[in-house]
Amino acid sequence: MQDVQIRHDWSIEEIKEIYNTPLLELVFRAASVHRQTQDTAEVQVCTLLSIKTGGCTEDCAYCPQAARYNTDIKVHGLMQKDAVLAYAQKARDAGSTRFCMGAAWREVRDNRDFDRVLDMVKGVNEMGMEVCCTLGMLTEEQAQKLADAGLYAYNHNLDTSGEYYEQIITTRTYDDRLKTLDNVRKAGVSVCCGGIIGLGESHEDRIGMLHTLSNLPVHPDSVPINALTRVKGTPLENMPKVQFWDMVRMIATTRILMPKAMVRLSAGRAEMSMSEQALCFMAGANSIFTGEKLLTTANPSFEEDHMMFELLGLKPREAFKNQEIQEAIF
Ligand code: SAM
Ligand code: DTB
Ligand code: SF4
Repeated sequence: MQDVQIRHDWSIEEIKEIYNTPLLELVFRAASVHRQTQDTAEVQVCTLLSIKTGGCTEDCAYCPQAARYNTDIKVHGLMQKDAVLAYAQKARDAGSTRFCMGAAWREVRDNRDFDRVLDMVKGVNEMGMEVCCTLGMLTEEQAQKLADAGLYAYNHNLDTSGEYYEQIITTRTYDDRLKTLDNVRKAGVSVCCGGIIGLGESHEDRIGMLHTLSNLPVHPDSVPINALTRVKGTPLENMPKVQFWDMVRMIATTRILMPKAMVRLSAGRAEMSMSEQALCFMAGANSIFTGEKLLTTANPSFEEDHMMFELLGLKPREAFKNQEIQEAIF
């Protein structure tokens, strides 16, 4: 078996070759990398909560929360801390070790709402869960404030390739995204960054996004791979459903390029069978979102996921698992 190397100099050609490997061979290769770098019996269980829903100023073409699209979601201002902590407790009781709070904001502003989020971060951290937030763009100072409050990870996705990005979002740039990722990393917060497939992008765009991710100065600690959830009222509502095989191909390629990352099978599970999800785990996915909802759309229930873990012999990864153990492998 070839030794696994952590590389930051993948060329587009190399990534293309991996991505285009015949599927079963690709899954085998990804599974081999997975076995050498991760405990394959474990899957990280994260739970999402939308703490501020809808009414967003941005024009992300996939998003039900953009104010300019006419979608059915219930707009809601920033939740109270107690209600958020109660939901986090429920998630923890159901076996979740990471709690991720999402807000439909373009960016964080230094106001009372941000102070409330900082309080929520403190509260969830004190419960012994890994706290994650996804609040839009951040300055270095805001990232540091979140870190000081106990934030463990920050999610900010590239979503697609730099080239295709303008077809999907015009209200902020790819460079803005990279800058936020930089600010998060500088504050010592774990970076969670991935993308979406099914936006109408080409295979080259998917390869391009993986190229950017895998050539970041440090690989993201987690890489969510989302299948577009088509929501009525958004510009992408009539896109064809993402082919399951494309998800597998994307997950396997991500695992090979970023062996130490947690690869998260994110949006799209509600439309997948258990056997399809099992193949994703085989191909290197080792993290999921649990809970009835992602942010605004459906997700399998805690009970269904519990059953799946039993059936596949998977166990939830513990919180704050010592990263140094992993680093010692290399
Ligand atoms: N407003 C913040 C931002 O955009 O960074 C945080 C929340 S935003 C909803 C977080 C991520 O969810 C997006 O970057 C996108 O990758 C994902 N997302 C949103 N709507 C989606 C959809 N319909 N299908 C799949 N992923 C989606
Ligand atoms: C990520 O990559 N996927 C999650 C999380 N990060 C924030 C969000 C998926 C959202 C799907 C659409 C919704 O439920 O609104
Ligand atoms: Fe707003 Fe985030 Fe949705 Fe874009 S993805 S419209 S920034 S909530």
